[in-house]
Amino acid sequence: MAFKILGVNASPFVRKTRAFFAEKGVPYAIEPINPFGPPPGWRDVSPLGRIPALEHDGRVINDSSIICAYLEKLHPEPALYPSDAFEYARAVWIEEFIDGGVIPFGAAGVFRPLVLQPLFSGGKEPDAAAIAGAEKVLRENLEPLFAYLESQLGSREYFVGKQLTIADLAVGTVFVNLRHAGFPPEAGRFPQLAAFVARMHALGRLEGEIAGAAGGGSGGPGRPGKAQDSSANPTSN
Ligand SMILES: N[C@@H](CCC(=O)N[C@@H](CS)C(=O)NCC(=O)O)C(=O)O
Repeated sequence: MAFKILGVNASPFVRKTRAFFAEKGVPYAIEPINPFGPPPGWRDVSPLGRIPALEHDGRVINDSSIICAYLEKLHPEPALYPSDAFEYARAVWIEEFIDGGVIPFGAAGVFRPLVLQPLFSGGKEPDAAAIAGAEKVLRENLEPLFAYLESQLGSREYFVGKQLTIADLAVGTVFVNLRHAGFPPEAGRFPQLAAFVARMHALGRLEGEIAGAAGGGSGGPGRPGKAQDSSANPTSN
């Protein structure tokens, strides 16, 4: 039966879910739901009011991590969770490190003020206070988390084991949002992480899902003078 993901790409949780489906090669439809202006009855579908939700077989699954785990059960190949118990725990830990650690700072402190707010106020450039606030969050809150990711990745190709897992999809997709804001990991300070993110974003089969490139348009205004993704649209679905 058909899968339908409810949510928009501006959410890194939606990006991760879509990347997971893409990696499995499982087709799905998408219904764009803005959780901050949802349709009537949205709380019946998503009791916490959050995206993404998944509709499948007339039933609903909530939460990106649970949706991914559900799809893994239904479509075990290619495996996106390690079979070894310790590596499994490591992979879901890295996923949680992103979901519960990086995204709260990245979304509220960087992506919202530098990308979403300007977008929703008619494409205005973010003002100096917004940029200074986001840079403070980057320095004080995000960069220590990037340093942890750098240390965990080391010189390996993937975060856990020798093949792509949910950990890599979680890291790769959150950096799409940060790239839109003009905050890619600085190669000088986080060389392994920066190279990893570049590798992930170059994966052709994930490009539409993780970068939103299929939607066209331009990236958010972000930080003046910083690298921008010109091919992606943070709100596209
Ligand atoms: N743990 C959830 C988090 C989902 C989440 O917080 N989504 C945000 C968008 S990025 C949302 O819907 N926020 C609306 C709200 O909290 O009211 C998941 O992994 O799906």
